[in-house]
Amino acid sequence: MEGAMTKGEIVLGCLAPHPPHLVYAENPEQNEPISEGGWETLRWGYAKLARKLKTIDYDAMVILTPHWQTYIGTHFLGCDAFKSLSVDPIFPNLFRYHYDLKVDVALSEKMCEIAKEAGIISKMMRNPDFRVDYGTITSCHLLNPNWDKPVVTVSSNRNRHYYSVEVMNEQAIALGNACRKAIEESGKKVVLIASHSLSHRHFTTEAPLPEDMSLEHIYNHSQYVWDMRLVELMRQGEMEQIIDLMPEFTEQTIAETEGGGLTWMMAAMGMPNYPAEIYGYQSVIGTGNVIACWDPNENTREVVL
Ligand code: 2X7
Ligand code: FE2
Repeated sequence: MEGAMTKGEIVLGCLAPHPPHLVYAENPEQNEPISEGGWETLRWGYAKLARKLKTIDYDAMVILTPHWQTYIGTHFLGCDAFKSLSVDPIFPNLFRYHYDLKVDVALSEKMCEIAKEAGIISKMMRNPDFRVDYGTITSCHLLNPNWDKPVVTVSSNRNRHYYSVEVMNEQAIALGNACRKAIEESGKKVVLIASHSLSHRHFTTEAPLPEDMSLEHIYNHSQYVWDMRLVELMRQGEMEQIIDLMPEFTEQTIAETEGGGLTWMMAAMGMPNYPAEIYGYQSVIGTGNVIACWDPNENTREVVL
């Protein structure tokens, strides 16, 4: 007789910004443009977090990205594999990446089903020619450059635009709770990824050499102060407070949190009240980017920076 299935769990949650500049700066073989480097503070931070991930036992990565935008409900990747060329629509000069990724379809279907049961409009993406967004590719590449784990991408519903940031926050909490339940029922160990920057005002012109670090800085001081406020609260383990502040922060800094990623991940993880691990903060074309992770295991949780 088969034994009862072990309850699945979220083994790590990562806030993983996805400026395509970071992939460009690294010159991996999958990306066509060639650079002279740049944005090392973020890239070194990512490399350290990628090393931590290698020490963790997990079955799949589940990522919510603001660059797969859906207007009716939330969609989930639903084919075994996706392979194509991803070209960033704003920065085609920096990011033309050949990807070849595997999907944990069973886990994806479970999340879609439980979200539906919770009253969230949900749908599986079954088009094998669907082009995976650059948020998924950039965050996953930087966290797991070997691509040796299946992923599930969750789309970002645009209810922030139809309704308000408050509605976005509420809906992302409901989706996070549904995803946690699905993960528990799946019996799998899962790493969650919220793929986005914090403050998101960006310059509208690019430097002649995009990786010229003498021209890189945060868009303005107010964006910086807001970002640092959030990082401080992350260090203090005050995630409930961050999610309460989310509508105000998102409005005032035009933040990429508008897609719901961080709220979704924090809700799924039960609003951590322990300190986040901080791996680095740097601006990219004026936006504010922090790499952070929440490790529920207090034996492996560290003060990184
Ligand atoms: O999508 C992005 C981003 N999130 C941050 C910075 C620059 C470009 O693209
Ligand atoms: Fe983005």
